[in-house]
Order: sequence, then structure tokens, then C-alpha cells
Amino acid sequence: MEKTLIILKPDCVQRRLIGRIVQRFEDKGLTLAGMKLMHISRPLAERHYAPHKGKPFYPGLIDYITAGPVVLMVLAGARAIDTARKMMGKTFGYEAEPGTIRGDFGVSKTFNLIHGSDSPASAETEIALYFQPAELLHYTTAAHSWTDKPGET
Ligand code: D4T
Repeated sequence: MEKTLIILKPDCVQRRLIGRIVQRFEDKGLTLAGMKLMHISRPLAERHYAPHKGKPFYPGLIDYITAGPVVLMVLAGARAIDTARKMMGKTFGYEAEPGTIRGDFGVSKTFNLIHGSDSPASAETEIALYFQPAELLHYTTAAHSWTDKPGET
């Protein structure tokens, strides 16, 4: 089953949106494999956002993601990476479509509420940055056989 790393960023926590956003992923049929609260350190943020180092927005990005606690989640499901990205919407809230998380809850270019891995390679790297293998649980729920047909392509 594909896995993706989701971060509910400091603005999401401060605005008390955690429950509403987790609910959307549960409603969609993605399954929580791991979840924790963390205040990301600057060294860890710099590892996470290493691909953006040198860009004009990089210092602000590090300040933002380290500004307060975040919720880290690993979501599992068929096509979990693309599904979560679609649900998040475009990077900037003012461009994101209504119905998406960023489109419904934000207008900012910086405070964009949520991060989701953008490829299988980045999901693997990012999950390993925040979770030990033993912190991820593999299980099926009662709803699973009706939300995610085995063998479907
Ligand atoms: P993340 O990585 O936070 O999930 O966002 P995206 O995957 O949607 O977008 P991204 O990697 O292109 O950008 C990372 C992060 O940087 C902020 N940003 C980006 C910014 O403040 N100014 C900018 O011009 C850009 C391109 C927003 C998201």
C-alpha cells in the first residue's frame, strides 16, 4: 500500500484545524499508519527543505515550519500520494480550488497549512526523517474492504 507523509503545519495547529483536516483524509478512505505531534527543530527543517535551499523564500519557510508544533501523519492507501496532493490543492491558498484544503482554509502564499510528499521517492525520504519503522502500524479497518478494492488498477 502506498504511503505519504503529511504535515499539518504550525498555522493549522494554531487555528485549531487539526480535526477537520484529519476528518477529510478519513472520509476519503486513506488510513493512518502513524501520527504524532512535534515541534520541528531547525536542523530537521533544513533537511526536509534541502531541495529549496538557496531560493528566496527558503529562510521564511524554515522560520514558518519551526514556529510551533505540527502534526505529522503517515497516510496509507492506493495512490495515497496523488490523492493527498489533490485534496491539498495548489501550493498558494489564493490559487487553490475551493473544495481543497488550501482552497477552503487559506489565502496565503506562505501559511499554506499542509505539506504532502510529492513522489514515492520523497515520501520514502520524508517518512524516514520523522518516523522510526516501529512507529508505523500496518492494519486493515472494517471499512477497508469497501473503500479500497484489492487488485483494482
Ligand atoms: P510543501 O512542500 O510545503 O508541501 O508545498 P508544495 O509541495 O505544495 O510546494 P513547494 O514544494 O513548491 O514549496 C514548498 C513551500 O515553500 C513555500 N513557497 C513556495 C513560498 O513561500 N514561496 C514560493 O514562491 C514558493 C514556490 C510554500 C510551500
